[in-house]
Amino acid sequence: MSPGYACLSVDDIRSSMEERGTRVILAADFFTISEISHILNEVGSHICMLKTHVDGIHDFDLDRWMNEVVGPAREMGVLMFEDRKFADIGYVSKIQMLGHQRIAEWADVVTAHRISGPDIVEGIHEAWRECGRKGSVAILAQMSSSGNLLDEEYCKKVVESCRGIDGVCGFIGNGSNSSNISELRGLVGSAKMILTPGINLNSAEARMGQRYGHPREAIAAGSDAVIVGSGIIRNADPLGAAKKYAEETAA
Ligand code: 6AU
Repeated sequence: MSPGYACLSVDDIRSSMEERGTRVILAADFFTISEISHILNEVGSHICMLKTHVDGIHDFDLDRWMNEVVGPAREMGVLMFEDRKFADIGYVSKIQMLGHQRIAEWADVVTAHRISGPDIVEGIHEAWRECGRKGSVAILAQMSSSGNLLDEEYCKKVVESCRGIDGVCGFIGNGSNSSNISELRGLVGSAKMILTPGINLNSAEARMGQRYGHPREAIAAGSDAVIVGSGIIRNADPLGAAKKYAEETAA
């Protein structure tokens, strides 16, 4: 389905990952801009995307964000991935993209739930278009948290209704369970990406309902890239950990 607007294609994203030689997306779940800027400088050469939760940053300031995080990420060739998990109607998702955090101005990839309808993708892309930018949407098809309501039937409907949309680069899958990932790959085919959170070499680190699987198993089951937070940012040696996750997921 042609969207009638320019978007970041799956090929663009996959080749950027290939150029960087890593399938690790860093979940930089910190409270301050300095911490995010610091971890990016430290482990940037081992990651392909920097995933943020911008609404969790206590000292958010757009100029500092652009100068200290977005600018350096762009220089390194690291894509900015805002995990906003948009879920509202298309128009409201558009205004959230253009809100005070100006997500449309700097994010290359954002997450969205399919629950409200497929027009959420169009709303998000309208925001990018208004900023003269291109991006792409990763839709949540599965989740890693225990007790989530994204069951098999929901996952199937999500994939069937979104895999033909150009503005969607792929799906979030449950990295903690490799059979979930292979089933998802079966539904998705090869034309879209599968990005998997719920990845940690030490599954005992899981807290508050999070579940973890092994990075190598996730890639073997069909994941394009693993999303790793605690396994890197809470490690005593984040650089060594980032290298290790990159090696574990190497082609
Ligand atoms: O490695 P962790 O557990 O420290 O962090 C996991 C990161 C967090 C979550 O917001 C995110 O992955 N996440 C996601 C997404 C879309 O990335 C979906 C999901 O089902 N589970 C999950 O943990 O930043």
